[in-house]
Amino acid sequence: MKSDKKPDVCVVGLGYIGLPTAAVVARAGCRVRGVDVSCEVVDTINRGEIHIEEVDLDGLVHAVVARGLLAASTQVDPADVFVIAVPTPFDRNHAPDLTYVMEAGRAVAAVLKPGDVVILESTSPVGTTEQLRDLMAGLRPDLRFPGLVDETPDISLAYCPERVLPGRILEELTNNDRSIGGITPRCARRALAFYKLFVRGACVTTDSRSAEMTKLVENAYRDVNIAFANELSIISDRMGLDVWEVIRLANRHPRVNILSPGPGVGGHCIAVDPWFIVHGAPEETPLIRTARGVNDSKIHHVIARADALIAAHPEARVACLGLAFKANIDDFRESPARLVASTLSRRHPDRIRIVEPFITELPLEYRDTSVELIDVDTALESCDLFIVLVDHDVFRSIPLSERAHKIVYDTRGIWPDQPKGAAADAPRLQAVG
Ligand code: SAJ
Repeated sequence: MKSDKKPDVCVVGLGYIGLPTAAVVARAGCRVRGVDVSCEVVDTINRGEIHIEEVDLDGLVHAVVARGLLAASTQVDPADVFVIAVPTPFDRNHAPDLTYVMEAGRAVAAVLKPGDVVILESTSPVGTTEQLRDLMAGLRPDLRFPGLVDETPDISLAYCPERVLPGRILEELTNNDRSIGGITPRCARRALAFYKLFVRGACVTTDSRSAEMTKLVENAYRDVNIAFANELSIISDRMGLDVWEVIRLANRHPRVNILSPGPGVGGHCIAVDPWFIVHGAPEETPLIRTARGVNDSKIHHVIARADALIAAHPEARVACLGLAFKANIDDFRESPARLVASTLSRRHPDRIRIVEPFITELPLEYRDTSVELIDVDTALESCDLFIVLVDHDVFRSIPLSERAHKIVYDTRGIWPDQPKGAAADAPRLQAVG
């Protein structure tokens, strides 16, 4: 990659991270080839359209495709910088599955030339970038790889995790700080030059193993903190306290920041990444492992409480508010709300209705059921018992006057002013200051 010319870039994997990254890099003026195994994805992008929902991404992809800066293909072609952003799922035993990363590595290795930079962005267990280097070195004995030779290597390899939040991806891709971990310091510097082309946040260089661990640690930190909040909510149920009030008050301490309880932790990051650490150090991770267990079991606590409430009000028509894994998105991956709603629907098929403003049709599990998808207004008119599972803004903004007489189980704490009725289980602490 010469510093005077913008590099040609190849992004392998056009999902939630790869496609926005390809589009932002293209906007910075680089010629980008996006690669995906799915012909459908490739065709969609080449039409200037997108296959995922993300704020403002459609307009950006349309623009860079129209300007000829982004083109998609099923095949990896030569480039100066390769960015690998493919999924790293885990198997049934929570062991990371690196098949997609290594497949991408094989395809990239075949077209490498001296001077190229390869960057892994997929969330990966510690040591993966070195494994990728070893795989490529085995396939390309004609090239010198970093860390394996004393001379200046032909190829640079680095690990640089993404940190973007669904719903804010384009903004966070450019503005967030990045950790850039090279196999050698020179590799880190070469990757840094690439990120400088489109990142406004600080780019901090380190070694590849530290960068890999940093990504896992960020999500494990949140998982542990949310587990603490979820455990507090279960303790509060037992003690008749309002957990939201307790957390609000505790967070007034300048060095306390407890996250929010909810029906569990969903998405493909926070509930997954901690396992990569546990797998790498099984004996040394009792806290991280337990936090995962606490967050997973919160779903069952919510199901049990909602179930008891529904049983205690046999005449009530029930609305489950939300199916997404978090607020204001249409993403249902590993969603605790979806699991709670489908379990309750199976148990009380004639009484449950679902409100999810981000979809027009209920997911597959409702196909042969009588459960209906209704809008917020219909729910307010026709339902008596509300189970709040997602903190979508449209739910949060329902004024007290429209829900004061409802029976409410609010797993997200979006209605702190809700009068304590049959669902009430907590005396309200007096807010101070
Ligand atoms: N949640 C709670 N309580 C909270 C915060 C979140 O129950 O106080 C739940 C949410 O409802 C959701 C889950 O946790 O079910 C995860 O939501 P999230 O918004 O915390 O995170 P994700 O999965 O959308 O994105 C995370 C982010 N990581 C961190 O904030 C450390 C994001 O920056 C990462 O890029 C992303 O994981 C990823 O790709 O790893």
